[in-house]
Amino acid sequence: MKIGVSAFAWTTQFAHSHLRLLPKLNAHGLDAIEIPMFEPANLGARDIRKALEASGLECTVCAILPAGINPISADACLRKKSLEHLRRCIAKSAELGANLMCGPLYAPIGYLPGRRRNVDEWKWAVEMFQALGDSLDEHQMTLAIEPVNRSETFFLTTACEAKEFCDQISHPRIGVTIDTFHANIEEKTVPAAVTCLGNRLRHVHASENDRGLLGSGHVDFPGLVSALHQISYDGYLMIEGFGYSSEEPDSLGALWGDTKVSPEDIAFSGADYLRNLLALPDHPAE
Ligand code: LER
Ligand code: MN
Repeated sequence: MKIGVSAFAWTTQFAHSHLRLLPKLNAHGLDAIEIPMFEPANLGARDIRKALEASGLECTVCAILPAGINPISADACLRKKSLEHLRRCIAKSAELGANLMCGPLYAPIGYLPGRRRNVDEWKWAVEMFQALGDSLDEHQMTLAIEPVNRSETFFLTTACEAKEFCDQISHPRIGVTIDTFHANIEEKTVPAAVTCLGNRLRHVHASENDRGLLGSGHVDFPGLVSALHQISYDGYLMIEGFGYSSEEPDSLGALWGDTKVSPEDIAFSGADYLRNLLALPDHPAE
């Protein structure tokens, strides 16, 4: 397994100024960075890719649907626009050098109509992801759909539902992300969610129950790692937490983070914590 950190630790708007972080992450033994993508045109792929290559880091992308995009809208024009948006996200992710794109891509964060999802929404979403198959093949991209907790979506909240969704899409490049922050809320246990997914699990967001330092809360990370070994998972453990920095007043860490925990603390202490877990004797070191 490879260990990475999401740039969400620092910012929601990854910019040229964040490229200075990459050598520091590599020096601390991280393998990858995850780049948040809202509007793909806002990311300067050439500079980011050059900096990634110079630093030796791999990247993945977490795409969050921006305002005006909704794949499960009753409006067919909006669904078509959403499909085109996701195609552009896949193409931009490939330009960045990523081979995996994740995120809650089925609906906008916070779209909560106040009822259960209906059969039309399920069908539209299945058809939309099936229609992305050609782009995924063209760009050799894996798509890891992320269930999120009930305060962020009504559409897909658990691993088993996400597996059923992927099985209906039935494309070898499409699978699921488990984010332990969301799973801690919605699953019976995090290890059971991993077991349910088996080889449909393509990506992991390692996140504490308060999005803070890994190991400081009550997410069962030893159980997570043990279950990942059981299914022979060999993807990323991508740390997704929010750190506080006075230089980033618009970041998620500025909104919710512990003011004593910096973005670097999230990354470096998180990576040390995960490395120790992976090296425990009952989990052979990789
Ligand atoms: C994205 O990875 C995620 O976990 C969401 O909660 C972001 O809103
Ligand atoms: Mn996540």
